Amino acid sequence: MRSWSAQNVPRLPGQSIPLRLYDTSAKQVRQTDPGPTARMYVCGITPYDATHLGHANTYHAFDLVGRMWRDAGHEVHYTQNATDVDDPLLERAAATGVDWRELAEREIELFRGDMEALRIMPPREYVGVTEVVGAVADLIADLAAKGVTYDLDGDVYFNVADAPKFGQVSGMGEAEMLALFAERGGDPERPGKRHPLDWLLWRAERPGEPAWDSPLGRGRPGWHIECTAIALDNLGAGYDVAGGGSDLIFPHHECGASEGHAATGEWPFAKFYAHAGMVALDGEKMSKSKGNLVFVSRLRRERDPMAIRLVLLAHHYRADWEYVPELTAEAERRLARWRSAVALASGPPAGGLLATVRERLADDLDSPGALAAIDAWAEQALTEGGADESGPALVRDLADALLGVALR
Ligand code: 5CA
Ligand code: ZN
Repeated sequence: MRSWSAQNVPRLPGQSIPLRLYDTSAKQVRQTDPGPTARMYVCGITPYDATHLGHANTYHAFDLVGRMWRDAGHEVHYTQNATDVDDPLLERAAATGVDWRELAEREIELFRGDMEALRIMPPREYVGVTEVVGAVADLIADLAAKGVTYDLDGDVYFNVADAPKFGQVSGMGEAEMLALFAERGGDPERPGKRHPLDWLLWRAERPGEPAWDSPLGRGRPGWHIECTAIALDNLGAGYDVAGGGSDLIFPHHECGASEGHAATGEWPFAKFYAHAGMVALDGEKMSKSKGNLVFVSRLRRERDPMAIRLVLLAHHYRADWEYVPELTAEAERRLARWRSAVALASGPPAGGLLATVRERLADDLDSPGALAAIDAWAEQALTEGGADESGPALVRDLADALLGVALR
């Protein structure tokens, strides 16, 4: 599918710093070590409703990863999917009397506009699952040939007993896994399964549901396998970062990692499994099914999108936090101060600030630390002034390149 448009990123002077990132699988912060081309896959939206601040928080986190890599001179090969056929989408379409394809297309288009407004860099490949059902089915057929699947009334399951690394991404015990599996789209109780945690790879056609012809019969892909197939086809095994919100740690990334391992023999399938925190509203995780949403498309009509971006930057990406409107008001005040400071003809020198912002972001994306450093520079510029004519322009460039914040 069409991705969205990219902004030009200014090149910054001086020394970049390699990015260290928390790896859920290793349970620690480690240095990312990409080749000349850094490869990243981030799980995309299920397009049955508009993008909320929680989604934006996740895509924003991985946008910072890409910006740090670019600053360090890497090409960034970024792939994202859209789950444009899945139960919640079909249910919403049926409930509202809209064709599921139209619903998906409309919400994806809105999402593109949201991402552009927030200045989030587009993926090189933006792939709808419906575009690649054949490739997903081929991967499942390949897993079947390797003997790690079984058939249940025409549906195909991954046999968790054939997944020797299962559990290594989430580090969870079986009781926790079972609870989350049931909560997040799994079917632990289905009679006939060999193990409750076996997961669905292919769902045979049901009356009234979309289906495609394949070597597995007519049907549609299960959820986890889509991301494994799209990442494998575009990035290859052993890519640098698999990303998403923390609600994807289990089962989604756990199952995907074992699928990739079974298909390619490579472990880990992604070098890092990285996860953004959950954004809540009124004390509950923002989610489409709960309906407690702050839509980016609505907010950006009323507020400067750069203030929305600053709301996201003001929280560490791994933190869980709650949205309250005061956060946007505060971000607007910060944005106004920064804009006044960079509009000055001269200011304090900003070379040290650039080094600090790089250093803060390289430390597992400490964006609140980066904001504090810029606040201090802006405060000094506005109260004491400064004689450096290149200071304000450098701050404008570093906010643009490293934080995605346009100060014009
Ligand atoms: N299509 C699948 C991934 S393959 C999916 O989870 N779609 S989603 O629309 O539910 O979520 C899209 C992305 O936003 C995922 O990375 C998810 O982890 C993240 N996300 C969802 N809700 C929140 C939230 N409340 N806070 C932060 N991130 C969230
Ligand atoms: Zn995914």
